[in-house]
Amino acid sequence: MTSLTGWRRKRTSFDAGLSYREETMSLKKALFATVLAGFAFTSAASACEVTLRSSDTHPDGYPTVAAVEAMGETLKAETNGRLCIEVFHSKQLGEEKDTIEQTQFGVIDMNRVSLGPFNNIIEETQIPSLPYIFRSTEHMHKVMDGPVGQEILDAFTAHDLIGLAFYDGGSRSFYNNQKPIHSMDDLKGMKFRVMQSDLFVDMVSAVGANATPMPYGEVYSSIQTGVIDGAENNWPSYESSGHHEVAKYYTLDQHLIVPEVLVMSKMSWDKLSADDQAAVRKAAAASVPVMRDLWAKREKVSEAKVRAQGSQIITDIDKTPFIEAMKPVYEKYVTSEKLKSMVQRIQATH
Ligand code: GTR
Repeated sequence: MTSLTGWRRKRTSFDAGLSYREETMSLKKALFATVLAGFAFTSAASACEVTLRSSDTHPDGYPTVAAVEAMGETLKAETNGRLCIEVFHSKQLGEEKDTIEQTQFGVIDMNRVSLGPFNNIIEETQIPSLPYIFRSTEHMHKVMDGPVGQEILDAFTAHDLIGLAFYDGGSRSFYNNQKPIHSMDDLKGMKFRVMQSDLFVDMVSAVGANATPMPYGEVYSSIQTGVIDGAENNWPSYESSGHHEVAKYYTLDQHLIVPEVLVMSKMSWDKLSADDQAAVRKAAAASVPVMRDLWAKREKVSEAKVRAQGSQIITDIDKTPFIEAMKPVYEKYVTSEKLKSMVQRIQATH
């Protein structure tokens, strides 16, 4: 039997929490929960006492989905089968912005998302979302594995979330269905979808193009119908979303190396014993190298696939004008001493 919350429970000790949550549930949450309750659960996780529901926009087999599933296996082993994770991939629980809210409310237990959709609510997440802040994936790993990364994970707590781990998100570049982009001039007046973050709107405006924030799931048809000319993303997303079918010009300007994050609902977290919380953290940490390995492989597979299917890849691009043009974004968003210190420490990391 499924509950109306993000928990699928067998243990009665969680019942007090359930009634509190039911009392405080808004109409929106209740509606969403009703949808959740309609899902048929697989028997795979049925032996578990508590199954944490985790959301992902990507399809089955995508590295992020596989990494959280691997985390679930570790967690199950660590807790002798008591705690499990069930990944709802392919946007089954909704688009990222909505699932983030549901995770804050405790309707969804865990969520694997980009840092982008958090930018407007958690200012620390803006820092790794700044254009050209990281020189390479190795630089990003070093920063996110260190104190700055930890400060960003800690910042989630004040927003009813627990930051568990960062995952790779590759580098994001522009693609469109109009023409090959060789320089910033070519971008002038074109319309690109961005994630729902003001910072990304300003980043695209800074290079003379127009930004349209919209959910990921609307991008394909919006390119097809001419609402936008293109979008920006990494190799695996460009490929798995099918965007390469409708926007074949992909220019490797690599303006963002924005990490992905795995978060847990604080409401769900607070129901766990200290030992189980430690097991969750341990399993999340163990999934990071799994993800990095899967990611590196998938980037190559996706690149080969889109090339084979006719995408035109523009690699001879001078990034310097892009870096220069996007600098005002730093001035606008890196305002407090705390954020300035983060940027300085990132730049000083080698
Ligand atoms: C992907 C990322 C998703 C989502 C998507 C987007 O690269 O993995 O979490 O943020 O981009 O552009 O919305």
